[in-house]
Amino acid sequence: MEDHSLPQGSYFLGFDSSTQSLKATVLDANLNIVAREIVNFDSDLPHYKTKDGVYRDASINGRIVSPTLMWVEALDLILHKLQKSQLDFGRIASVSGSGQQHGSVYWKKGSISTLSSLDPTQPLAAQLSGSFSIKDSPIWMDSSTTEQCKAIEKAVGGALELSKLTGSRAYERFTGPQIRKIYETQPEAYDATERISLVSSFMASILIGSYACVDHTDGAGMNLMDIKDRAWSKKILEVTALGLEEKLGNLAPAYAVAGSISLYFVERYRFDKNCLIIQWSGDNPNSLAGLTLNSPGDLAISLGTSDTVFGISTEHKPSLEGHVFPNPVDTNSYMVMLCYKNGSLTREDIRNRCADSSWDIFNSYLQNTQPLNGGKLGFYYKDYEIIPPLPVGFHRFILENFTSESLDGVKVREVTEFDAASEVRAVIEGQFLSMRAHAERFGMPSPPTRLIATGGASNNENILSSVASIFGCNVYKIQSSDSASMGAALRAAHGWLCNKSGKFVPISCLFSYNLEKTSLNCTLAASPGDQELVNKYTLLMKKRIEIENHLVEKLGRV
Ligand code: ADP
Ligand code: XUL
Repeated sequence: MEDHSLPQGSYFLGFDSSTQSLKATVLDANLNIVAREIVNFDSDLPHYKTKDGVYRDASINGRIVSPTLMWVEALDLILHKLQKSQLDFGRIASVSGSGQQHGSVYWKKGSISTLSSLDPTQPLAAQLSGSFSIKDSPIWMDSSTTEQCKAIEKAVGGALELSKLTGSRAYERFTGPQIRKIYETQPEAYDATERISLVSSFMASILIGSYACVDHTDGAGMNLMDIKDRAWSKKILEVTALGLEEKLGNLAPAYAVAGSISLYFVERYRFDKNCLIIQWSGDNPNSLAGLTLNSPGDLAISLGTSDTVFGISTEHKPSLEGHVFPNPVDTNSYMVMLCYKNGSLTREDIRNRCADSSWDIFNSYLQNTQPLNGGKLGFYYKDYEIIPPLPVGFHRFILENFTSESLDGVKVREVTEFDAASEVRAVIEGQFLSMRAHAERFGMPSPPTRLIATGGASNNENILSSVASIFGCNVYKIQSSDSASMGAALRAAHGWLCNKSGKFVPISCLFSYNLEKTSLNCTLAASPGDQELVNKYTLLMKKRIEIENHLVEKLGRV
């Protein structure tokens, strides 16, 4: 039998280049965490003057970007921090990473020569500062491309046709519509671009000192890749922007080697020159790997800057809501996902307004209010939402005569405000009622066998307790709430193993006998309690969806 063990003494490094920070997790050969580090963009790199890692362009509706160079500088800084913590870089056998999905980087013509000849005595940012034809990268929070989405859908025969071809209908934040907008509005910058990378393939490019491929999984978040053939769709490229194919480079499976680490890192940080860079992928797909999600009955919810809910499916059913990506660690199945823009930043906004900027006060309100919130339902959109497609605005309703036994005789009254404690409960219950409803509509398991929670807000037990009652199932967690960098480290090990075997090997080979003894082990975090409450939430969810449908009819994007 083939030996699938990892070399004892070696390390596997995973990054997570996300909206607000760059994080790193290092696993040893027994898949236990040996080091973690974080660079927070706002506080560690204040000279970029970002707020929550981004710039909100007040002059263009929905335009949200991040300075590309900040991500570069963050990489040098996190490696420097890891070096200070005495991490032995020479033991790292492979590196992979997660990028916030959809965001794009525009490399100026000629940059490949700068990238491949970096001077290890100088910081990265100073050397790459002139390498981008667009200085600020459009990111997943951007919603300024509605026109481009409509045009692309129309040109390929409609939204469902695009979803059938690529796994998703056109979404404002997806890379194809973003590129089309740049092509239309900044043609000189588009012409001056020799390569367009995703955040994931961008960071991999820096590490190998050459342009890395886009991986099949993150590539499915662009509205450009034929999901069946895992190749660029010529038909869609043509209707997106002229001359696009040559700017995109090739696609590669997520488990493939992108290249060996460049001399810059060998000399500056003492990486081993044989250290492999495994293709980076999207943060949500890598979380799926890090949470070891492998049964179609299980769902994960990630409560980071965005909120996402995702699971596994054996088939690709085209839909007008949600996304289908190739599973990054299994060549035979898909990842299915829903994404909400109003996640942690919206919860923080309500915490700041109603709970004196304190999670402790926020939690005391959750503890001192009753589940179901006396029929108070809130819709909080600090940013233009994806699900449902509603503009910025807050909407509050009270269900009168809501006895929780049936919806007969229930009257809906709109109000302008709730008391502080009810507002806090409403933002939490509202989000998970919406998630459950849309997950069911998308065909995700209901109730799931298990729900695994991750992301910054999964550290909050009060929130997880509401999640359990609303979804009606147990909620689990892994040791680290950053499953994206954890999953990237695991994928680094997986890619290393595939490379050693000369073929794809199932990721389960890495941990089939000892998952419980690794940092990937899931532990119970919250239980749903009584079934009667779960049933009452089911009724409340139905009413919420009715109200949501009215709001979409009145205010939503078509
Ligand atoms: P990213 O998507 O950028 O990787 P993270 O997963 O690191 O985001 O999550 C960051 C968010 O976690 C913060 O914006 C913060 O609101 C949220 N968070 C952190 N601790 C708590 C807590 N105790 N309760 C609720 N939210 C929290
Ligand atoms: C997924 C999405 C977000 C980003 C956040 O479609 O837009 O979850 O990946 O980093």
